[in-house]
Amino acid sequence: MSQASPSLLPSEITAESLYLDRRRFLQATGGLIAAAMLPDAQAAALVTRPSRFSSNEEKNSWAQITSYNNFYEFGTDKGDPARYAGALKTRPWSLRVEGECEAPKTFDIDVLMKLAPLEERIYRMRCVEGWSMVIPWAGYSLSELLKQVRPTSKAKYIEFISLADPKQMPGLSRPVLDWPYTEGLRIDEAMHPLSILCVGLYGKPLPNQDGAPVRLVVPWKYGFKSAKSLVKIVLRETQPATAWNKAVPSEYGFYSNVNPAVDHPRWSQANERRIGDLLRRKTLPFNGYANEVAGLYKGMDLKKHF
Ligand SMILES: Nc1nc2c(c(=O)[nH]1)N[C@H]1C(S)=C(S)[C@@H](COP(=O)(O)O)O[C@H]1N2
Ligand SMILES: [Mo]
Repeated sequence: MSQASPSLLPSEITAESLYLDRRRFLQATGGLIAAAMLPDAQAAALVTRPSRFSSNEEKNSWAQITSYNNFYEFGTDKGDPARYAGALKTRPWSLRVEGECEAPKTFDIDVLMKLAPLEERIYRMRCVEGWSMVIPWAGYSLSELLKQVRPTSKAKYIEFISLADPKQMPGLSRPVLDWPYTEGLRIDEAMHPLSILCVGLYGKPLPNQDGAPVRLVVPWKYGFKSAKSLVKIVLRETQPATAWNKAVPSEYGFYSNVNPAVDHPRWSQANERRIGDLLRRKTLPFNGYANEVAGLYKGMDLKKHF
């Protein structure tokens, strides 16, 4: 998973624990320090209020959260988003919400920023590759947006679509995924208060490499469900295709709940490395959010619906 591999395919993506040997690890952490960026003093601070959903675990630093990213539209190396996303134009920007709803609507980003009071949501995030971070997002429950368009009774699923602009996104020239990046949730997952529409990080507008100007964050699922730089949301009657499921159906299912009991076909999901830590820790069911969300999956075989 480096810039040196000219034709990386999804099947070549590996668990961090498989490729991150000691040398790479030292390089990676050295890089984090070298890339230590401070929050842009110019960026206006967002007004946020605390949330009962926030974790009290130690937060990862701004430098870690903004220099070790997955955002394949800018390249597959962890440093590519920080390197190349800076030029992404995030104004003007609008998010279209349509499909099975009574009031489809296009929301300007500056309207979205104020659609509901912003909360600081300090969430544990875990990537399917085996690393995790604790991130102070700013946003509000996705349900606040969805209720604005008045979903019909046929709205059973929600599809999320990221920007795909080859002029701004160098990674689109490689067929790593079937662009645009798309993801999906069942309506009850999308309406769960933990699912947020995210517009900020550490009380600042979202940095481009983290999915500016607006992204999804679903903390009990592997990181890839949290689609970045959203331009469209479609309410659907049937389950939408998702980019990762289309690319490698045997490895990435629709649900993608963090589940230490279901191994990825090519590596264990039993533990994870918190970025900044040396030792790995046990991965918790639903990434530690089981009390809140396990009920959504009552009666489902989560080995089958992985
Ligand atoms: N559009 C888009 N969204 C995306 C991705 C991507 O490549 N493109 N990567 C996903 C993956 S695999 C992870 S782990 C998280 C990483 O978010 P972060 O870089 O802000 O930590 O974003 C997710 N959202
Ligand atoms: Mo990920």
